[in-house]
Amino acid sequence: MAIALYYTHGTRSLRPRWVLEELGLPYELRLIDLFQGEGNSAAYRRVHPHGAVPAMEIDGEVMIESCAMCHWLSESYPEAQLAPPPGDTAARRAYTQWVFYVPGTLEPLAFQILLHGAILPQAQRVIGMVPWATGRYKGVLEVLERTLTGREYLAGDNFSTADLLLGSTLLWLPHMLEDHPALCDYTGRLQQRPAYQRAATDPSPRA
Ligand SMILES: N[C@@H](CCC(=O)N[C@@H](CS)C(=O)NCC(=O)O)C(=O)O
Repeated sequence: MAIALYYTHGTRSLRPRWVLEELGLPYELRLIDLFQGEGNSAAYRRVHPHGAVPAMEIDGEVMIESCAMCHWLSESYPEAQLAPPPGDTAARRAYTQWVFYVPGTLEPLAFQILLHGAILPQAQRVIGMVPWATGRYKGVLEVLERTLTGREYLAGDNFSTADLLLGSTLLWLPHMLEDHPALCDYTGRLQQRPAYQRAATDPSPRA
C-alpha cells in the first residue's frame, strides 16, 4: 500500500501522521503551504475538495477527514493495537465514545476560541464568541480531568487512537490545561511517545 499525506505543519495533519508513525508504516509527506494560500490552488483543490489539510492518498485514492483517516488506519492494522477490538466490551465502547467526542464536542469549541481569538482578521471576529466558547471548553476540560484522574488512558489500560485524537487536540490550547493536573500529566505522557516526537517534527525546508 502506497500512502502519501498532504501535510501542513501545525495543523490537524499531525493526527494521521502520528498514527502512521505509531504503526511504523512508510509514507510520503507532500507539503502544502496552507499559510501561503496553497490550499486554494487549483491543483490542490483537485486533491481536497475544500482545499484543507490533511488529505491522504492511498494507492491513488484520496481520503479526507483527519479523524476518519486515524480510525481507518487503526482498524486496518489491528496487530498494532491502536484500538480495542470491535465487540461488546467496555474498552471498545469507551474507545468509540471518545473517538467521536473529540471532533464532535471538544474540537468545535477549541476551534471557535482559536478562530475568533487569533485566526480570523479582526473585522470578521464575533465579539462574545471567545468568552462563550472558553466557558464551554472549561466545562469539557473538567469532564476530561475527572475522566483521566487515576487512569492513564481513555479506553482500557492501553494507549489508543482515542488518546492520540484527544491529546493532539488538547495541545491546541496548552495554556488552558493549567490547573488540570491529570490533563497535564496525560498530555505530557503522550508527548513522550517516540511516534509523537517523530510526527511533531517540522519537515519544511525552513525549519
Ligand atoms: N474536519 C477536517 C477539518 C480540516 C481543516 O479544516 N483543516 C484546516 C487546517 S487544521 C484547514 O485546512 N483549513 C484551511 C481551510 O479550510 O481553508 C479534518 O479534520 O480533516
